[in-house]
Amino acid sequence: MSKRLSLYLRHAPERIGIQLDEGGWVEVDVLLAALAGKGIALTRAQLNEVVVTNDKRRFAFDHTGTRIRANQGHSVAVELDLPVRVPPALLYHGTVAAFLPTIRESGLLPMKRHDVHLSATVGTARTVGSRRGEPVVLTVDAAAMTREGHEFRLSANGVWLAREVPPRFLSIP
Ligand code: HQG
Repeated sequence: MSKRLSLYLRHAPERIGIQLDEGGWVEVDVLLAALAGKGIALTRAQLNEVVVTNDKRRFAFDHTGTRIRANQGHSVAVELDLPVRVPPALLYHGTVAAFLPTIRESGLLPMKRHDVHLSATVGTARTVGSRRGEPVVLTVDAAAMTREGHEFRLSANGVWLAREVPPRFLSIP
């Protein structure tokens, strides 16, 4: 269910006939009705369960509990208005060997998402990389990037986001 909600709340809301507002939010009632329309029976209690128990905390309700959005990872245009934060000195990015030649050349780019996703721990980066094969973990000199004016944002589920990571800030094993 979490994967399916990711599809609708990050990439293809039109598939169930919903629209996300500029912040990526949709009314919970609208979402549940749209899902029901596609034969996906999900109660409000079950949705709460998904939001609370999802290991990656992919989704959040707004403070009134009437709207829901994905915390990060969108490919559709949304403005999450996340605060700029000073990152830890080192951040990590998990990828696979096949991408290294272009990463050495152009650094890390957002590809289909809005931002490059970086992890605070090697372990998380390894997990992210292993989605694609044998993981390779790159180290990002986030302190140097900050000194040179690059901004980092922190998503509600602890993912560090950057517009790009130029090659000179990367240590590639
Ligand atoms: C690579 C999951 C060639 C990059 C995870 C990555 C994460 C380049 C892929 C979240 C490149 C993009 C994000 C360049 C970057 N040349 N390849 N210049 N720059 N790449 O999925 O970081 O399940 O968009 O290394 O847990 O893998 O969605 O990013 O392999 O938090 O909740 O291009 O997705 O969370 O892939 O993963 P992605 P990602 P969710």
